[in-house]
Amino acid sequence: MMKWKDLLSSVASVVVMSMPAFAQQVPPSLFSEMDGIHFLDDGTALPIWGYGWVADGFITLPGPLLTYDEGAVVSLAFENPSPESHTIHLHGLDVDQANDGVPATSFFVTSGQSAAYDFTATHSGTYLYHCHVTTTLHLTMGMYGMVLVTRPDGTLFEGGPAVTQNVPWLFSDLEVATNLDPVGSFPFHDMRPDVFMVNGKAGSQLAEEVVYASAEEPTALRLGSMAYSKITCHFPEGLNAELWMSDGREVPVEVLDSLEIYPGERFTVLVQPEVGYDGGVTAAFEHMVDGYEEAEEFLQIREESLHPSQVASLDEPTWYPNPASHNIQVTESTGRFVRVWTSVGELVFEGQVPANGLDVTSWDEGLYLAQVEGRDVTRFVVAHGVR
Ligand SMILES: [Cu+2]
Repeated sequence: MMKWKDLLSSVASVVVMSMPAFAQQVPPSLFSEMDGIHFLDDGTALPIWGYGWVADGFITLPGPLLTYDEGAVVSLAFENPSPESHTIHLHGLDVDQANDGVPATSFFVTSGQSAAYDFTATHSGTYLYHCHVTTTLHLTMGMYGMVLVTRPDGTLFEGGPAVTQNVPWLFSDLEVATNLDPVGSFPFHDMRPDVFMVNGKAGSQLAEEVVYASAEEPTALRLGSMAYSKITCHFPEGLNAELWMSDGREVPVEVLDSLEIYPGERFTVLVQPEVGYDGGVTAAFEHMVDGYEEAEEFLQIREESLHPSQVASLDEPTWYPNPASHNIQVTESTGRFVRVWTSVGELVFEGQVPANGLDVTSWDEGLYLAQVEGRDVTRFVVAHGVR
């Protein structure tokens, strides 16, 4: 299965391909099914309902990322071979009522039927989509996804900053018991989510979702929440996070150390990490009714010089002088995290090596193991008699 970021770039290239501005865009068709499987962090195969590309033939949690050029005239085709009615509500987009996907004022797409949602992607921004039939249940079962409207010149909005990449982070949660027994899940106000996700992943599943961000130009984090919980994102100082957009509109720029995201909200946050930055964003999930802290997920962001392809091209770090008696220096470690252990594995140093080297004056004589982040473990000797 493709990763989200691959999906974003492949879909974007399909959609953007030689289309003049304001042309009709015919994206791949969506379909809905109610017999999907989603794997949880512990390997459990959980039943889901959801959306997928017709061409792929399978549904995903969340549904496919929909991307359009700003100004595009879109006809989004939707097939529903599933046994129940569904819709696509384009949450936050400026669609007319007939194409809004709220069944009572728009239309149901009943079992076996197809339909199209016609709209113009008037404003660049971060949006969501979801089924609007028995919404609470269909949402927790997995019928939602994110929509990005972007500008071909890479700017956030007319006259806005250019970004190097768009990173969709769709927050959501689910209650395992509901997915296992949708019919027995009522009443909805008793629903208590117990899986907390970003792009459908939780816990160790997120370890592979590392974002490599330029220190030269901003990266746009596209944040949206389909969760029942309130999300609070914490942005460490080294990320230089700024809020630029909300709900598809420009907002006064705000330097962020944290951002609260309530269900259904969308924000665009720019980050531009310092050289050598290796950290990320912590997202806390909190119950909307009683404030119970449900979970924290960690989203790793590293400055792009730490990308394995970059790191591998560097020479192996060298520790010198070796043996060392007072201070030891290491090459190729500027801005990088370093760890040093004794020969029996006791950690004696972690952090960045100071400009004048590590002071080993008080260290025991002997062999030490050392690692510059992302590189092989090497070794050096401390011997106080040497000069
Ligand atoms: Cu539905």
